[in-house]
Amino acid sequence: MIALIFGITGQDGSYLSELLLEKGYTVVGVMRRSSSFNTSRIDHIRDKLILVYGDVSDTACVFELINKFKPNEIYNLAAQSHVAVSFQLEKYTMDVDALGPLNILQAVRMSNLIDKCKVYQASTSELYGNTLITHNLTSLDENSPMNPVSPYAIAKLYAYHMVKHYRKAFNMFVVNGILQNHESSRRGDNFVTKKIVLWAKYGWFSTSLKEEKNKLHIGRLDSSRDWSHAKDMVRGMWSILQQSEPEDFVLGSGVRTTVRSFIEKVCSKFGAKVEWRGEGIDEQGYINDELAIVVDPKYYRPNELSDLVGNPTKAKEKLNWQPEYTIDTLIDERVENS
Ligand code: NAP
Ligand code: F7E
Repeated sequence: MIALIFGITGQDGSYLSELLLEKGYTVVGVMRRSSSFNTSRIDHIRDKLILVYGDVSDTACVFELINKFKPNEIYNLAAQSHVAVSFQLEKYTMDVDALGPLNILQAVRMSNLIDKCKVYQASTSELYGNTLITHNLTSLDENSPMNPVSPYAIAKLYAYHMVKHYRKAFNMFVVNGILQNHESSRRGDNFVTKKIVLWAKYGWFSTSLKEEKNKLHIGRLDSSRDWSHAKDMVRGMWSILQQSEPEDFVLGSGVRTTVRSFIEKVCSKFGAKVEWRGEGIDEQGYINDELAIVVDPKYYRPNELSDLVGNPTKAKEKLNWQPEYTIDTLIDERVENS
């Protein structure tokens, strides 16, 4: 079996590569040219991978790679994946996150690989926007309304619908994994959970000097997310492609945690308790009576998605998928390995 992974140098690409190698796949990974090395997450398995330069937004490149390797499975994990950044890079995010997947779908169709090649598209819980609140729902499943609130999510919604369209119109095995947030010690440094863990481990609790530079500057404390471990999610991605019929699946833990609570949990690993004082942009977190956490509107987004929690019942029933990590063991792993 040959798997082609777009986005192999990212968090999920690295864990998925490990999983597919264990299963005996030939893994071909598409990496971007970068002015500094971008393979740190896969360097430990580099000699087992076939790595090629490419870019999902380059139509000819995508066609050529798919024709050359004729993969049995394509995992499209490539994306400008930072929601806040997407407000500043609207068109670029659209080129990569919406039109990139279209390049892949077209290449498979036009290369006569429809019967041979399955495609996994990295869809996201961001597609739902604030549906939990506006529709008074308790959790999000495959049928919940989608109301994206960022350029990132709007681009991903285009790709999500193109996948469904290709499945219906061309009878292709193409699927969306609608994944809730997932994290690990390999997470990008500017996502909130990684930022908090790095601050605690290498900032606040690593020194007795409590200077300005050691404080955590943070955005919305009361946003909540359904945080899982990336290792659990890549198991789910693979399972979704092993079904006899192509279907979309929501993956998540079903447990929501606020940013505030995530900070408290991380601090408790260092034996510390956070005391919150003030409200809104004036709210501050104190540890042992010292100012440690400052709310900074710089990290607010023009449009905020306040609350996400997934309902993975379909995945549990049909894929027999279940996350192994809980929010607490996820934090243990992060503090240990980051
Ligand atoms: P990530 O760490 O940001 O990795 C993204 C990958 O895409 C990196 O390998 C990156 O290359 C590559 N990439 C970016 N632009 C590209 C382009 N134009 N052509 C080819 N490759 C490109 O993201 P992740 O957390 O692993 O997430 C994987 C996928 O799942 C993404 O599509 C993301 O949007 C989606 N998703 C993530 C989550 C989550 O919570 N992690 C939840 C739902 C959906 P560089 O290494 O060179 O930057
Ligand atoms: O933010 C709040 C922020 O950037 C989580 C991507 O993988 O998951 C990820 O997107 C929450 C938001 O992830 C800071 O406002 C507060 O409410 O870690 P994040 P995200 O936006 O949920 C989805 C499912 C994806 O598909 C994406 O690819 O935390 N927040 N203060 C902050 N966020 C950041 N980044 N930095 C802060 O200082």
